[in-house]
Amino acid sequence: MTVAPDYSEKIPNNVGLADDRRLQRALESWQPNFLSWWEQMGPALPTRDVYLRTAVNVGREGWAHFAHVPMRDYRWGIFLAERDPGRLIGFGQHKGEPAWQQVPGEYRGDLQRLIVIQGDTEPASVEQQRNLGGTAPSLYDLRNLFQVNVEEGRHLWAMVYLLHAHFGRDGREEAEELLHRNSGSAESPRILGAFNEETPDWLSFFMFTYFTDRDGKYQLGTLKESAFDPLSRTCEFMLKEEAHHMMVGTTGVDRVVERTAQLMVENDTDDVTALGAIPLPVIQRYLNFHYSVSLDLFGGDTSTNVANYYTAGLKGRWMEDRRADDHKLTDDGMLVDALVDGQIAQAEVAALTGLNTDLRREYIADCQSGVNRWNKILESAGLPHRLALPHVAFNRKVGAYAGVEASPDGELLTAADWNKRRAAWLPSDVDRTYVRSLMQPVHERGKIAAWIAPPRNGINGQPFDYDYVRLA
Ligand code: BYC
Repeated sequence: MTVAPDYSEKIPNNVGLADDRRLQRALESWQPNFLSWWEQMGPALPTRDVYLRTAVNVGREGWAHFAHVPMRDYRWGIFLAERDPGRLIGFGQHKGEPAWQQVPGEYRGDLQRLIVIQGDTEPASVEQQRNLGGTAPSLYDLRNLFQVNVEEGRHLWAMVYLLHAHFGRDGREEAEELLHRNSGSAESPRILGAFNEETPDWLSFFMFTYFTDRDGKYQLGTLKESAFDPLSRTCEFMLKEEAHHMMVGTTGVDRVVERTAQLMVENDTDDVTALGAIPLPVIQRYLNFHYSVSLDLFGGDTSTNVANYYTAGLKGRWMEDRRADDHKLTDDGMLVDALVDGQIAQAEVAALTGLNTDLRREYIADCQSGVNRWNKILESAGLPHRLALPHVAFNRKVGAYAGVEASPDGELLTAADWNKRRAAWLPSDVDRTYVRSLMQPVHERGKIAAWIAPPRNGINGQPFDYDYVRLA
């Protein structure tokens, strides 16, 4: 198996595709469908070329190459992290056995389902972000949006490769379906809730890349532990690309908060609307929305699906090898979020069925670090205001709290109370209209919209006023 991607091939890859003519032909016949999906559902803004990074090596050093490329000619390809021939399964009933290079028959359905769900989110996010280019606050941000988009496209390739290579005819059909479902479609929506929500403005985009891409980080982290080695290796490499998406979200919200704080201090006011910035309560409401819909992506607080995945070795825990237990969990219990006598509480369950909660908790702790960071920006500006993550029961549609309404502080509410007060906690039409009114494109080199601070650093050592994107 070669390690460096081969770019002389129609489909760049490091999986020796040329040695498997059947698979190569199948993927080459999927490729034009992908490209026509990209043309129809991908970035709507016409561009000549974009300063993009392309993966050139999956190893630790120097895996990325930066250049101006027309987006349609981006070399989407199939890259798996290097194979460890001695890799052993790290958890579940097969712990200690050699990792699988082929799909065991008894786990075929479950593995295919996990790969399809993962694959479905990737093109969904590109669809959600399709129109954002038209209102980018700077060429730097525009370039980052497109980088995220092409890499989500590549992540779709990653899952389609697994479906084609390991799941026969069913896999090929599922790969087609990944291009037919569409975000927000009434007839054939994307599978998971958050991926059918709109991303209509750049504050939503930054919140999405902070909160929803972070679910991606955690889910990929658990699939990286998988006993099915090709899935593990593909997720390991996807995680490297994912780090940039996290950076876009984290620093994007940083810069919105920084600009708002600056104008609040300079003008000694909380109301920055007259100054063309986004008020902190609006930022908080966007945060509340994106965080709560992203919590839903982890599935039920208790789930037999996740118990089965873990026991079978399909999906591990975040940082499985750092956990100090038997990695089987058959005799363990844990406390999960629950409604007990109609009250928000905790209930003891078998640890295996609580693994969605385990992952959600890791994710919540990580989300808190972003909020701390944004609060430091407010603090250094000398402002007393603070942002906060809402309570885990707030605005939930999946899991133990789906059936109740709760305030951001975790107070249970009647339906009538919730309806009266929700506009204070979730983005209202007025908020969205106001934020949208700020979304005027700034497509000039070195310029930036008034509602956001410039980034501290450019991309790949380039200055902020670099020509990151050349419009058509
Ligand atoms: N919306 O047993 P339960 C990313 C379904 S993001 C709609 O509690 P389970 C990215 C569930 O499918 C990462 N349906 O759930 C980010 C099940 O249906 P069935 C994506 C939902 O299976 C940004 C039923 O409810 N990857 O990469 O333990 C940009 C009972 O559920 C939802 C993955 O998610 C929902 N929110 O856990 C680009 C990894 N939640 O079987 C990319 C793969 C649950 O009754 N997926 N349901 O028909 C999984 O590991 C699991 O399927 C889930 C759900 C975590 C999603």
